[in-house]
Amino acid sequence: MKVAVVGATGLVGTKMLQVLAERNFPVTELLPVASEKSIGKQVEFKGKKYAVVSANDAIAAKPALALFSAGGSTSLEWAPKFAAAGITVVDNSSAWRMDPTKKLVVPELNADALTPEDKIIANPNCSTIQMVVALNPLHKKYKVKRIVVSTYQSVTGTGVKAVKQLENERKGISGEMAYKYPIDLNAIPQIDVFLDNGYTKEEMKMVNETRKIMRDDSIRVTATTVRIPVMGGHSEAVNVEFENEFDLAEVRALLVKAPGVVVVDDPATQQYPMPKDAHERDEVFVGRLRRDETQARTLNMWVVSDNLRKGAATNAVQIAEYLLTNKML
Ligand code: 2RA
Repeated sequence: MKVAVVGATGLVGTKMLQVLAERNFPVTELLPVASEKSIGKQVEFKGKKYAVVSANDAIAAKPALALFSAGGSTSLEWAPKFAAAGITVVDNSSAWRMDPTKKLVVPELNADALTPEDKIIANPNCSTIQMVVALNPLHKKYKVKRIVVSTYQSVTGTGVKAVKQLENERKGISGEMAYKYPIDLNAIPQIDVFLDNGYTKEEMKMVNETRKIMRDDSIRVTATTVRIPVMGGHSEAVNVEFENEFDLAEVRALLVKAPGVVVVDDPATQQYPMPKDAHERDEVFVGRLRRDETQARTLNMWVVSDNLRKGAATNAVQIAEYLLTNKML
């Protein structure tokens, strides 16, 4: 199958190529698409070099699938053009996520909603994906009522420039800043821009995307999203109130058997998920499971995942795999 990766030279695009190769997605020809300045560059995929092409050239080559991770404005402009040519787009930007005509998909939760007519499929925000993968098995059993989440997000979520900023700061070199403030030895309580309600766009993504993916607008979510000087993945402290009473041992058992979830939770031996361990893994790691002793039917947990993998590239490739298995590609 011919596959285009739009934004192939970015952090997520590069990870998409890695994940496609690792999972042996049946790519017969790769069409790496990147911005004007990258045209002519080469991208390596499964030991072969492919020249970066323009979006127009990629459409002309008629791939069956295009994985996009090139930012919202590129998606808004180009995803409809790919779709009009019959190419199925899985888009990692926020451009289409809340569009009621587009599906927002985490395969463990709602891939069953996909139909062959879905030509632009939205990949959710990284911090939302890992939270809903962990919450879904519990939601099915106890029904989530309200979520209070605080995130500790990796600089890789911002992209190459932010990784460089952190590296430069560690070496004592001054260079281009991805953030307004130093990130090393710091915590920045702002991810993306501020909205009129005082929340950031990242925080509102967690509110709105969670409801859409979990198909339940009654779920109340409030979020504080924070950037920290970490590389391996995003961490989240999740406080969740359920409609129904739960049993902690049963919560653990539900999570242990949930697809895509790994429970790492043993206070006696100081075992809990950390971004260092989640790095380059596809699963969502859950630990620090305990009751919120201040409120009934409320659980605290700690959720960690590699934001470039399950939070972006792996989830997109899993959507493509679902389409393939179900003969929609
Ligand atoms: C971040 N959520 O970590 C973004 C990436 N999609 O900034």
